[in-house]
Amino acid sequence: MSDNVRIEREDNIGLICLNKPPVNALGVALRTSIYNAFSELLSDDQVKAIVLYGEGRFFSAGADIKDFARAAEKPTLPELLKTLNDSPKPVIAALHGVAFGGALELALSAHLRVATHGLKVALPEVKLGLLPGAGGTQRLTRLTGIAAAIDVICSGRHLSDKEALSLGIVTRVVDGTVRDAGITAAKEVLTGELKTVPTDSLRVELDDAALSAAQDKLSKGLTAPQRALEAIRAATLPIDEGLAKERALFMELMQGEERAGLVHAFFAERATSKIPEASNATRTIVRVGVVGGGTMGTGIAAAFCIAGFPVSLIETDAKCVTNARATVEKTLAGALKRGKLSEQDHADALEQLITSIELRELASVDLVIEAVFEDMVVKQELFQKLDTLCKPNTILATNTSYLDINQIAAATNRPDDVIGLHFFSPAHIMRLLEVVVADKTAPEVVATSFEIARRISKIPVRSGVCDGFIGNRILTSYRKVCEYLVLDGADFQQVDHALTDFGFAMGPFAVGDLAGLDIARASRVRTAVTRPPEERYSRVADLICDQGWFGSKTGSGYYLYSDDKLTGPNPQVQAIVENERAALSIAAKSFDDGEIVARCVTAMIQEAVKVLEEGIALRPIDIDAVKLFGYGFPKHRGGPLHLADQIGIDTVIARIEDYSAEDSYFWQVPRLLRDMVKRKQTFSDLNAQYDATGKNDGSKA
Ligand code: 3H9
Repeated sequence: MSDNVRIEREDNIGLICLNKPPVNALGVALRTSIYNAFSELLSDDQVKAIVLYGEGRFFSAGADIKDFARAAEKPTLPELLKTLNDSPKPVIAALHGVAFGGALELALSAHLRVATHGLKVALPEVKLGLLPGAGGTQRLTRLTGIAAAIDVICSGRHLSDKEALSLGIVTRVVDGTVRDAGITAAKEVLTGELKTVPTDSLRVELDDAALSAAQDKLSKGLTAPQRALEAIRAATLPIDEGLAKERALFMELMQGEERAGLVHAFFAERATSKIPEASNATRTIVRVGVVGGGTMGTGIAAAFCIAGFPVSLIETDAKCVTNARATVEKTLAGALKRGKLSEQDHADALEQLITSIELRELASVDLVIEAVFEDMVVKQELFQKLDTLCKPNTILATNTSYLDINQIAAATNRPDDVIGLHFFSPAHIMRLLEVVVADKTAPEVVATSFEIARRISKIPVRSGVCDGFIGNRILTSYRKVCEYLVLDGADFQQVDHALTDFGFAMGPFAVGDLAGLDIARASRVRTAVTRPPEERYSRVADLICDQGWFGSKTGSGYYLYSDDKLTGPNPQVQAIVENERAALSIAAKSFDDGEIVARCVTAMIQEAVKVLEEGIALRPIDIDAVKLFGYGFPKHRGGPLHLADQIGIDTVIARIEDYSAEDSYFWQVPRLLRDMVKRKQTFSDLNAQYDATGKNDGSKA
């Protein structure tokens, strides 16, 4: 008996129950316990077969991801798995819930695998910049053949119990407890009714066609899936050679920046919910109201409908109501088609969706989200009405992207109920939700908002109030530097290419066209009065808008479009840029792609640090989460502040100082960066100062 496993005996079956909450991660402590338990059962003459199963919600989440920063301690997972595989007594893995990564590899090294219904298996290592490093590429490929192994390993996707059964990953899927499933299988093995097949004894045929087809399809930017293919190819070698090849490739990836970035993204997704308000009691949210049936309002309504909330969606007139309802219905039909909603849930969502022109429909809802025109007066008037008609304790949320939520809250007699819930388009798909906490927002309203985010499968990030909050504020800086680059000599297409090569799905100018150049212009007009005279301003985007070119929706912007498809650059943009350079007496310089990326990334880091200094974001990792899950920052780069650590804080400062020779207003070294250098700190050190409740105890860095 140890803290991490429980040894049990039933007749002549020995059982090892993994019991290391929360996820039975196979860190050194659990590996050692399994190893010791296994040795004990092996040396027990009464025990004729050994079953491994898991306590809790699932079998195991695989290797302990937190250990990746440390050198592997003995017994390593491959060593432990070899011991299981070489066992003279039959070893049965009984799986339930989840068996991911190293946990599935553990099961594959057993002599037989059985499951209970609902099991999900995966080798998701590529999503962490790795490949399965404990025999997964060798043993899975031996079981399933090369083509199926490529699909499973290079995608990292989750497989259902049915698929696991049809691929031969498990031998049977049964009802009942997983412990009973394991014991029954072990007894049948001992009577010879069920055959065990040691995976290592299987041979696999080389499938060159499948390997080259996969090679062509893989994303060129990422290393892990490429290396995974090499490892799968090695499954045609004798097992020891294949395992050695897999291990070498795994260790190479372990040292890489791609692994560091993706693991940071994994923890970022989970870190942001650790907020100081989390311990507050939450309010009960049953019915949700949405005001505004445009793109955002209908997307938000759909997100709540998909999550099973009854929704009341309000528009101003009958035509708008009809259109809004049609949009939500279309989104729900899409969710049904993609399997995100069952037939029953789809029918329920439609039945529970109320669309109306009557604001008083909101009298009984528990949460209202406003998604009306981005105008302070309009929003304040609406909030005054909501204040009067909504019941006490209803949370009044605004989806504003930029406006001052303190001013919106001040229009009500209950500013403690007011909060920002900033969704991203398409709101039923994008994972990020900025939860914007105003000066008077009650802690329980914050806690409830985070709970709602969990229920609608969003990644909530706590933000304070400032123009653009965390995400749009950093975006504005990024966009400015892109525009300066064009004014100073870069071609806008080159800027787009440099940034897509860096890993963004689209460059900033193509994104601008898609989002609508008129939208960005409206935001610039709004901030024009407060724009400091020292700030450089590029008029190029305004001049493009002056032509009536607002991007894809008008058929032209920076690029030209036909049927919404980009057909090429707009040749007239170059003339606009050149005229502007001439008017400003700018001598065009050339920038290589590396310089373009360096400037864009440095601008994001600079603004992110200001956001942190001002306390708008709680931790550096929250800022990374915003950029990763709402703004398409390449996941394998880990977010701007993770990247700043990789670049080196000294280098970031040197770059800002260098660029500030050209523009000393935009480029200013934030004080925090200099302090960090003095204290020899990284952003990772700053993240480590926060405890599990999001409080900074300052002691751990
Ligand atoms: C691997 O196996 C490599 C091998 O091939 C080779 C080795 C040689 N390790 O997600 P949740 C934490 S690579 C450490 O909120 P859920 C998580 O951070 C691994 N910690 O729960 C969180 O901590 P906190 C391949 C882990 O129920 C807490 O557990 N495996 C791990 O929504 C709860 O997590 C994967 O990639 C881990 N492996 O979902 C599986 N997993 O409370 C990754 C989770 O402090 N994990 N934590 O924030 C998952 O997919 C989900 O966590 C899982 C549970 C579905 C298991």
